[in-house]
Amino acid sequence: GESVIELFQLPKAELHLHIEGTLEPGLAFELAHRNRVTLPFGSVEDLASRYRFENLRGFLDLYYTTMAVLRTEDDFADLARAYLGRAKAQGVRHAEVFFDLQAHLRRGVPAEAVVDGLSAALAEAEHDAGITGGLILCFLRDLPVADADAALTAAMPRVDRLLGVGLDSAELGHPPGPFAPVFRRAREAGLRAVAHAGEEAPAAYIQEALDTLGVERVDHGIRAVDDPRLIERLVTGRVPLTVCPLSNVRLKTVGSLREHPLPELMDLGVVVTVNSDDPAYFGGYVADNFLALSREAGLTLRAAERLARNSIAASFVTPGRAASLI
Ligand code: ES4
Ligand code: ZN
Repeated sequence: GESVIELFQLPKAELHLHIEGTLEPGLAFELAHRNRVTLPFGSVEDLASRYRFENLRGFLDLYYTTMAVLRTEDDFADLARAYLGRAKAQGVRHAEVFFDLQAHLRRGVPAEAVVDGLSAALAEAEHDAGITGGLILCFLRDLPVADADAALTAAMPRVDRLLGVGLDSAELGHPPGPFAPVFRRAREAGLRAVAHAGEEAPAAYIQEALDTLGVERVDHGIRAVDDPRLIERLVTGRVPLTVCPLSNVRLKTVGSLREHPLPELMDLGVVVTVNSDDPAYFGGYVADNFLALSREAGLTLRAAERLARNSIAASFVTPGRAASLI
């Protein structure tokens, strides 16, 4: 009905989106063929049938396997172009896009091919559709800190094309603290900082990310709901959370959307945003997340408008650009 259209048309910033997680099965097979890479799946349907996960690790295994088809600058441009086309239809006016450089470097793909391909698609989207954006290099927390450090060094020739750095991959047993020196170096190079924390690990990881990494936003952060003192810190400091409802359900960190802590976090005064995380894998893009919340968790249009406004306020755009987005 009418409210569906309104949810899709609300102007939004997408702040938690892994570009490799926008790789739809059809494009994966097209790129596999183009690059003569053999995927360990029989067909598009076979791959699509594997999109059921027991936990974050199970998802990540499939995600890192499938992204092996990404080899050239054109592959990264095609991937980001496909995402930005879909994002436009979901009301996205600005996108701060994560990429997992280490996963590409280890296959021998140069940092320049990754960054140049993604930036070309972002530049096109700005020219053709007025969608602005930026790139956030995420370090893989389940690999050694030295590997993250090497990835930052590999990206330095393209540092002017980057907006920030982040921290992702398997969270439990991989706390943020050890990455403090890499984040410090990135911030000294003028990059913004965010980190996944409190997705599958407890609130203490969120606290540690704030204390040690200098992050300006927390990705997921849903476990903050377990720690009233941390909530007070997020509210007072206006530290945004980039929440991904469909992701949390698909990875079983939350039982169902009805039980999702998002409404409680909003009521507590936290600057909450809604995002799609890995939309090709989790059953929907960002407006689909808004729609699922409205259908299954009673999200009102007023609350949806607030979440969309929060996303623009929580983005790294200048205040002038933010005003033009609302
Ligand atoms: C991710 Cl859902 C999620 N969590 C942590 N790391 C990730 N990388 C891609 N998707
Ligand atoms: Zn994520």
